Amino acid sequence: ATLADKAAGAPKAELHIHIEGSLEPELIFKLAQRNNVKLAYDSIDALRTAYAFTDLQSFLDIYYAGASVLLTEEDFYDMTAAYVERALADNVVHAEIFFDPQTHTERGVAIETVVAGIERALADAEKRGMTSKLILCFLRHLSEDDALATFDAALPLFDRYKHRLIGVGLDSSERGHPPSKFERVFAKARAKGLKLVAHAGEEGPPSYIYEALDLLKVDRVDHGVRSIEDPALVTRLADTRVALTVCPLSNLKLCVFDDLTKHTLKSLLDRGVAVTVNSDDPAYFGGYINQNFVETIDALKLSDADVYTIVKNSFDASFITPAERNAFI
Ligand code: ES4
Ligand code: ZN
Repeated sequence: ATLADKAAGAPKAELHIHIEGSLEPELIFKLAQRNNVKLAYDSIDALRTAYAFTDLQSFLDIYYAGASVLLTEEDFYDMTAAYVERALADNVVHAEIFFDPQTHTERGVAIETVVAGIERALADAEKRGMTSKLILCFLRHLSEDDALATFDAALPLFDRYKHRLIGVGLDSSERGHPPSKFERVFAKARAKGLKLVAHAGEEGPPSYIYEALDLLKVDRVDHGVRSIEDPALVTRLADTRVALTVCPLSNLKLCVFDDLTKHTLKSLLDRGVAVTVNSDDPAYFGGYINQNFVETIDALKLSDADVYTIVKNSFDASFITPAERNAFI
């Protein structure tokens, strides 16, 4: 078998997937009809044609429009169940899934509805051999007060869904919204014993990665690909084994790199950084996790050892507890 086949067949953990980014155009239209939501596109093809992004913001505008069809618990269940099918097909045995509650509470959907629907699909997935965790993400283009209110509204859920809802993250428009803006809400999450992650160094500068580490005290950095611009930062990431959840096809589609051969994943790996490969928003960026592996292996001429390391990193960097890990083996 080729290395691409071996990577595709390997059991793996996915650590960077926005569940709203797994919403395929077909399901967007089905849910729009079911819920009588008006879309700015009159066909699945017209919507798909709009998936030509120039940067992060041009993607986010369409991504939030797509998420506007999600209203009921069943909608969140159906979206998550569809992701589970695609993940199982790619031999994902463990997923750590982001969701954006503010995108839904802003439209009058209760945060309980969001989590209940996602959770029901993930409980079903567990019976089929896929474990998972959920990470609540704050939208960084909104205020810290909004994030604090969201955190308070989610407090009962962190208790009720202790086994699943284990952390908080930070996503959306990076430029102009540095991690320092969210220092207080991350301190509250840390005091509660939650895991902490943040998108940093996707479009933003290395200083945003330092802020995520030093001010938010994150356990992992999402993307982090611009760390390569600061050699001292690369050394620090390698020495401390703080993992990067890299999303190659996302970076390509959002023009972070103009060609996959220019991607910094291999350089970071060679410098000892714990990089992983993930799909980010697979319905929008041209593929699920295996497609990311296949195209990255080809573009960066990854070796068998590189791929083995990346897959092993995905489990080492996961938030699976030692007790859960023993149950695995
Ligand atoms: C995202 Cl690619 C990306 N970056 C930042 N925030 C996001 N939310 C969903 N996808
Ligand atoms: Zn992301």
